[in-house]
Formats: sequence, structure tokens, C-alpha cells
Amino acid sequence: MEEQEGTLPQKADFSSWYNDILWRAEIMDVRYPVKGLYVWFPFGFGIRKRVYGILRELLDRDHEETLFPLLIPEPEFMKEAEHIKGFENEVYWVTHGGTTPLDVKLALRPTSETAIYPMYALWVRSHADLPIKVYQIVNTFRYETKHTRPLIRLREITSFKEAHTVHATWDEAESQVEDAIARYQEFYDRLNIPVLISKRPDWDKFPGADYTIAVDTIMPDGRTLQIGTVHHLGDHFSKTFSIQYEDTKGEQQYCHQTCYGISERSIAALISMHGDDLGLMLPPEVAPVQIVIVPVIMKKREEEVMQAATQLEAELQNAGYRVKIDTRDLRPGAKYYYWEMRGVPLRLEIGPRDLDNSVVMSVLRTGGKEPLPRADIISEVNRKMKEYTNVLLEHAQAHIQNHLFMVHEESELSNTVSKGVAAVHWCGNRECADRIEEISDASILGTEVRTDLIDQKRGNCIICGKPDGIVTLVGRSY
Ligand code: A5A
Ligand code: ZN
Repeated sequence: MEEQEGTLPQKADFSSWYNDILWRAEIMDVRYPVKGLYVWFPFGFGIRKRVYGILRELLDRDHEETLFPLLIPEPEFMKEAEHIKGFENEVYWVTHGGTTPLDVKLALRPTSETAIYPMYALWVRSHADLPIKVYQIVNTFRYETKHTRPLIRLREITSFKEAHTVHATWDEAESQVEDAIARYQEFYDRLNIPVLISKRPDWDKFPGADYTIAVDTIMPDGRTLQIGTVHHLGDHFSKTFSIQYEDTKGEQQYCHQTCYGISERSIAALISMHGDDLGLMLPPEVAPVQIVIVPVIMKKREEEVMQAATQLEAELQNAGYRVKIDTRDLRPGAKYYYWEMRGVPLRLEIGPRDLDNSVVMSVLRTGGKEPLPRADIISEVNRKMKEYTNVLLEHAQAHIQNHLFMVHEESELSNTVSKGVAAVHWCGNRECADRIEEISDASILGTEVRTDLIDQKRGNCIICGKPDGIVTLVGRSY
């Protein structure tokens, strides 16, 4: 790595902070010479590996992991009308093999419905083959025309987790949607990221879906980030791709499907939700380094201190912690700065005086210095980790609470969405929705919001005043 100059901008200046922290904490290198494509630094990839480990763990309970090809033949890609309309402007095409033009153009998958579903047509024969629940974690390509941003709006999404399920009935697919939502909620709980889950308006649903449920969070600047979506596909794709099963009466029936996806936006949210002016703050479960030991070396007793540090490291490793001793020839202050930037939850300092007092000095990344009795070090470290996680969670919950506002007056909308998310009453009419989006310069995120942070009572439409409007979220999104 190059020498890191200057300091991290304050988080209050979120956009600069975000761009800067990506290289200072060694998450992404943004210097790759293709727009919208970025390189994972090994440290960033260590975070990714653990975040996706959680996702795999949750899905592996009853899904199977699989892998489909990256290239999709044009005729398959062009089969589902809505789906094409939604993606045709975003597809990269492979047109040549060497210098030979291909007979059949090949799309780089922007998502894998049209790669997977022709195979499902072959796999599904009878009701006994159902349900199918598979997922894959792959790269996908989207020629995004909006402003690209590392981890947030990519042209190569490197960490696209997509699940695709097949069911006998619409209702079964619906309960799979609910199951997926619960799984995503659990995933974000594990990352201590509070989310707002709502039903996207009809005009914003996934191309080819009956309906879309979206998972959003609120970024530090008050803008929302869609960090997951679950789609009920009905029988649109099964009719297009002829995915049929023979029911118990021997009749052919069309299947009902769902799909749901999460990308590395989950990591953008993780970084942004928890970091501060000093750098990252990682939940212990996904931190590549959970504890750093900094030996405080004076001229005398150096060997003794180093031995104590090594012994401490071994004990913590045995207890399952990912630990590093920082023996580099640097000022302690420089080491503190380095590990704070990388979001290490707990720092332990050990010096001659600590040895004499049979303690280890602990400093949490969230603040607070406390000597821990050496004899009980494992249970004390366990306790500090819990304390740390609780602070992360409290901060995150407070952030969402402080950026979510009930708004009853048209005149307040624009001002509110410049600070966070507005919850309004909406009658359900498209004209009123358009008006809401126009005066707020924001978009309707969704209805049927699954949160107890706002009152779900119906009320008069913020535009036309009609009674019985439903609570609807409005925000400016990334
Ligand atoms: N087949 C379904 C799952 C699908 O493609 N859904 S989706 O289009 O909504 O994408 C799933 C998730 O990927 C989105 O919710 C969003 O969080 C993320 N995503 C979409 N486009 C992205 C992009 N260009 N860069 C990073 N993440 C993206
Ligand atoms: Zn209205």
C-alpha cells in the first residue's frame, strides 16, 4: 500500500467520507480502468467473505447452492416481454468469438432468470419435483447509466446472490416470499443494520413480477439504499419458458415462481451505517480482525511483554477470536489509528505496568478504556464484545429513528426528504403519487411498511385529501 496521507473527511460530509474510507480501510481500489468496475482489496474481501458466509448459512437451511453460465443466448433472453423491456438498455452483448461474428448473440447476465428458467423447464416434470429452491452467488453485468459508485451502483456486480424458487401454486410462492423476507430481515439483524421493508408501487416492481417487496436502509446523508428485493413472479415466466408439472390428477399445470436478490450493496450499508470519523466499525462476526493486541514496549522488559502478548494471543485464538499482534516498528498512536480505520472492535494493550497489575488494558472501537483482569480475560473479552455490539445496534437504530418522519403537509415534503424518509398518507391514485414525487423530488419507496417505528393508521391523502389513505414511504434513493 502507498503511504496514506491526510485524514479521513468527517462522516457528516458523507460522500467524501465514503469515497475516502474505501481505500483508507483497504476495501475497494477504484482505479481499475473501466467505469463501474472496481477491485476488492484482500481486507475488503475478508469482510465480504464473512458477510456472504452469513447469507450462505441462512440460505443453506433449505436452499441448494448452484452455478449457472454467465452467457445467455439472445432468443432466450428475448422471450419474456416485460423482462426485456426492463433490462434491454442495460445489457452487455457478446457478439464475436475472436474475429468471427457469432450466429447467436450472447448476453452477459444482468440477472439469471433467462439462464435458469429454460433449465427449470427440463428439470420440472411432476409435482414431486417441487418445490425447487436454489441460489447462486455470481457476478452480473448491468450497463448502468446513472452515476456509478463502488459497492452501490456497479456495472459489474461481483457479489450478486440470487435465489430462484419454483412452486406448485401462487399461494405457495407467496409464502416463499414471506420466508425470504424473514431470511433477509435475519441477515440484516446479524449485521446490525435496521431496514425498512415495504411493497414497491406497481410501476416500480421487477420486470416480469406480480409484485416486489423491497428492503431499504437509510444512509448517513438521509438517502435510501435498496439493499435487497424479493419478487413474486406468478406464472409469467413459467408460461414463457413452459415450466409445467403434472398434478396429482395427471393434469399439466404451470408453476409459480419467486426470486430474490442481495448484492454488495449490503457491504456499502454495513460500512456506512456503522463507521465514524475515525473509520470503520465492524460487527465482530464479520470483522477480519476482531482483536488487535498492541504490546507497549519500553526499553526494559521487552521480552517479557512480547511473551505475555503471544500468550494472550494464543488464549484468545483458542477461544475462537481472530486476533493480531501488531509488532510493527511504529508509534503506538500510529497503530491505534491504523486499526481504528479498519474497524477492529477491540484493542488490547499490554505493557510492563499491566503485567505488574495482572491486567490487560482494553479499548473498544466505540470508545471507553477499561483494565480487564488477566485471569478472567476470555469472559471479560466476551463481555466487551457484547457491549460493543449493543452500542453499534443502538446507534444504528437511533439513526433510522431520527431519519424517519411522519409528514402531513405537502409543503413539508421536500424539506423532509432532504433529511431522510417521509411517511405520508396516499390514496393509491397514480396522479397523487406523481404529484408526491414531483413536489418532493423523491420517489415512492413503498406501502405496507413492516415497521413499528411509524403509526400505520390510515389518514387523508397528503395530495387530494381523500380519507383512508395508506401509509407510504417517500425518499431520495441512491
Ligand atoms: N433476479 C432478481 C433477484 C433481481 O435481479 N432483482 S433486482 O434487480 O432487484 O436486484 C437485486 C438487488 O441487487 C437489488 O435489490 C439491489 O440491492 C442490488 N442491485 C441491483 N442493481 C445493482 C447495481 N447496479 N449495483 C449494485 N447492486 C445492485
Ligand atoms: Zn390522493
